[in-house]
Amino acid sequence: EAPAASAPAETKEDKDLIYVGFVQVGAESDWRMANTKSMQETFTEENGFKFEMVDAQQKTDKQITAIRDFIQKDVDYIVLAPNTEAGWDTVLGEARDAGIPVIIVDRMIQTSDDSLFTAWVGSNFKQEGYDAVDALAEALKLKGIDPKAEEINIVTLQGTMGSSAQIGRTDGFAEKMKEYPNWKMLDRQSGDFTQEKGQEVMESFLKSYPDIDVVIAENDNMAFGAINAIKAAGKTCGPNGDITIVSFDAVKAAFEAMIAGDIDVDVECNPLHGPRVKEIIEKLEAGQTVDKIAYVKEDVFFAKDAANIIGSRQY
Ligand code: GZL
Repeated sequence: EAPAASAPAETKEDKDLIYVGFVQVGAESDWRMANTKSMQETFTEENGFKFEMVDAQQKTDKQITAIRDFIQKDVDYIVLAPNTEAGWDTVLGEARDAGIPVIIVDRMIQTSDDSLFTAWVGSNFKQEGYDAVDALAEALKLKGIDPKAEEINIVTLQGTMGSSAQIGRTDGFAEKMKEYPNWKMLDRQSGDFTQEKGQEVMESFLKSYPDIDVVIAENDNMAFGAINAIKAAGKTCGPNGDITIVSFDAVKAAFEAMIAGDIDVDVECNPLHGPRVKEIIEKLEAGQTVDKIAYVKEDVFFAKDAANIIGSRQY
């Protein structure tokens, strides 16, 4: 006798699940994909969540629309990874008035009204900019170049203009680089955190400036584009090359680029926000208070150490 078909697994009623609406920036970089993966792996039904994500394709107005949609759906929590810092007061005021807590991850919003969000967890981007100055000085020394003596010509591939990651990294580097009067920032332009635009901007820099010594890439994907442009121009980069590359994010592909000898040093920016946001939501569900602001711990990695470290990297 054929065994009775097993009853369908008891699926939890939606009412038992915590409904999370996640407004993501886009899919522009390896970092972003790792961030999305962390959120999707965390907010599963077996963990007690109903999870919906909107990919806003790096358009802030699409994010605002997505928030209004989640308010209509009366989600329990809105998680926002803001594309840029400005313009959030109205729509986050609507969420607050609808009684929906907003948790902000990764980048920050500009507001004078901190009742607009319950908690923020992300990176200290200005500190990353400061760290990049120390990282560049060390990378030059490793090449036998005195960072305090010789004229150092620098170009910067900036991230999405107006995003906290771009603002913090640009301002932090500019502020601390004053410690090196012999360093010269030839030019800064946005590559919008993508490899394609990073390559385009680097090609234009190489045409404009024959004497570039350093590229600051405000994320790894723009660094990958810059490497392609540098090699296509018949130049060399990395610890054994003429052009020193300092990048941000430290995703796995960047460790591979450091091992390949293309990137000198990488300032980590940790994307694994899923568990951090889950902990905040669970505390709120339990009626506990949560920290308004929480910074994640980040390190700096040099090419010489990359082969020993890549095996332990989670993203
Ligand atoms: C940084 C994050 C940035 C990454 C980029 O926290 O906002 O956005 O540095 C990503 O790779 O596109």
